[in-house]
Amino acid sequence: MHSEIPSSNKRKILVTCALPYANGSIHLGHLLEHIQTDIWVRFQRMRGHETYFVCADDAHGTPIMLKAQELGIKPEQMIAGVREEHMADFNDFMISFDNYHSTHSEENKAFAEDIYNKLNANGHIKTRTISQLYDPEKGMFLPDRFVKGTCPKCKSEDENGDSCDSCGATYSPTEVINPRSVVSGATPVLKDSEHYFFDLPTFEQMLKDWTTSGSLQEEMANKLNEWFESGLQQWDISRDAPYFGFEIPNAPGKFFYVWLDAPIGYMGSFKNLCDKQNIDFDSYWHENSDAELYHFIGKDIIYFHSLFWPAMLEGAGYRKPTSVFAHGFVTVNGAKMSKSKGTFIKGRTYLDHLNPEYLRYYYAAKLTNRIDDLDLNLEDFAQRVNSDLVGKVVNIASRCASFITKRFDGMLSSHIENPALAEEVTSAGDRLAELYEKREFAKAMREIMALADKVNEYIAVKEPWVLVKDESQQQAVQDICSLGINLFRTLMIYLKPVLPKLAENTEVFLNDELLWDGHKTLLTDHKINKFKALLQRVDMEKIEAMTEASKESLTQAKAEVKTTGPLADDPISPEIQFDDFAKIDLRIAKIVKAEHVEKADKLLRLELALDNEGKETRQVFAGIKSAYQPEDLTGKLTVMVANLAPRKMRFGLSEGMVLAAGPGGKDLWILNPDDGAQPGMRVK
Ligand code: NOT
Ligand code: ZN
Repeated sequence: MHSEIPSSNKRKILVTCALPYANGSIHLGHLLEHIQTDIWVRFQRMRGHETYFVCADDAHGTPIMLKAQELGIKPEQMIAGVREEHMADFNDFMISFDNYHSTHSEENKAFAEDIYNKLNANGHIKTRTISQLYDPEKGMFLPDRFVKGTCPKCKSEDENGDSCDSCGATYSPTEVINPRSVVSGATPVLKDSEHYFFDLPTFEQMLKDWTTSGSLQEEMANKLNEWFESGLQQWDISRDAPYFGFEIPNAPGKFFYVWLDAPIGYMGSFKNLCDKQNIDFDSYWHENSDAELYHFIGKDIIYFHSLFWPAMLEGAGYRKPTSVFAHGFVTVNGAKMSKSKGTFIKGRTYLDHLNPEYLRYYYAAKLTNRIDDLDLNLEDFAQRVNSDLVGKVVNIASRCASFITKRFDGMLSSHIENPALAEEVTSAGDRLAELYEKREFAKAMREIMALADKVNEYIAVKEPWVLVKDESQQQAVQDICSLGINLFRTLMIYLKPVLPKLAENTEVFLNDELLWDGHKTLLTDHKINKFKALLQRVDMEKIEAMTEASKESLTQAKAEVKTTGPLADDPISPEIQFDDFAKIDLRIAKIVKAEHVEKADKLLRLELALDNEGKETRQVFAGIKSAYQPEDLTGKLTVMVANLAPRKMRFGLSEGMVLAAGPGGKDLWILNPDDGAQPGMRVK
């Protein structure tokens, strides 16, 4: 009954989705891509094609290096922990990777060097000295996002190093007025350094041909044409030490930019799989490979995948992607995901409250093959899942199963009661396969639900629950309910790529494996098992609990006030030992003077006394200007960290830290001891 696809039609397919950065948690935005890709991969596997699905953590770069420093651990240690967390999240959302590796791996290092060496040997690498902002205190060059300052256009303070959130201007970090390093607070200086460039413009004709030959989305091809029109630029692929990444061969102190070895990570992960499972790597990556290669990505990284990556592969003698599939961003309740509204939802928080298949279905029900954004409206989500999956699909089985079990000992009849309806449902398979293939999941889900409506109508009209009371109608009851259960089976075959767990439970119930080609057949004279509830309704209260749990707690918010800027995402504070805590010298201090600091938008300068006479004083710059006027503070007692190493800031030396609590802005309170506290007292 279940025929294999003839080998001539059997395709070899390698699929990837973008590599999540190893310094933050997986959230519902990432999951759109992983779910989209997983559905497509499961569909291809069901159709009998040799399909591999690989991914990895993207482990290199400045933000990861600094985050590890901030946590006081080695980057290797941090990325290992994050990778474990990511793998557990993806596993629980049933993302069926064949391999989940890391870009910080032996395989990836070997391919990065190999590709670079080939590009270099073929004359595609150039060097040039460039001048960039450098943090003299930290001793490192600053990526744009690690510079802040006043917008050169509208003069708004505390804007990004490359763009202004107030007026929307974009500019170079060297144009920023009063720039400062987000890392140390120091004023950056310009410094020269030799950089390595990949000569992208020589690949222009090849890229134009690739754009038109493949199956690129229309929007992507348009985007590429815009880039061709404005002219391709050489791409800076090196970064100076200190950098967490791979050192460039024969270039001491120079490292590959994270975006060079990130796409190569697709190869690294696949190679790691090939070695474990004896798969022929070259047959997938050789320049004449007949295998198909697809990258699923978000619309923000089209540039890397449709220009740099194919050009690098071409220049190093490897095959190019068959296609790159981009999707839009996820909004929640019509707006950008927001930490304060509780709509910045981590995968783990979702799993703590809701069934992963609800999300898989909802995303499928809204996904097209275009690059539009997708709104996860939480009320619509509950309503849609309840009405489609519970109310339509599973309802068919629950209406029919008990009659078959109780009256006919679990046997499906040998007769097809309504051949026309059977034909309509079973013949939809080819059309649905085409929709899956084209990644038109929303259309596929709509067709499947329209079929489910027809089956439900059929049962409603036949009313087996009425017929069953009439002894002469027993055969009719068995025939009607058998057809209902059979068509439920067909629909679950169609839904299996989206709902793997529900499909698995259905297989147990039906005592049959759901294979794609099975949609053409019906089960007759076949014994099924007792029906157990297959899916719970979505409970709105659980959704509320999930958003509540996603709202930032005060402690998280405070950590973010401290680690401003790019480091603020998802702080992970490592557990510390009592000894670590005991090292902190907390003292009562008296604020003898407080004043504004010229040109500082967040800081006040405090003079703190550690005794009543003011013999031992400390200068501290505290980021509490949003909540206090200097005059509110003079004469007050507070708690300070007295043994913090002094830090040179743009405005002077800061010799300690005052403790404050609250989410920030106006809501920030310095700790304010009372009742007999004396300056200099230790706080225990
Ligand atoms: N870590 C990147 C991101 O934007 C994605 C890297 C995908 C891999 O989250 N690479 N390429 N090209
Ligand atoms: Zn501006």
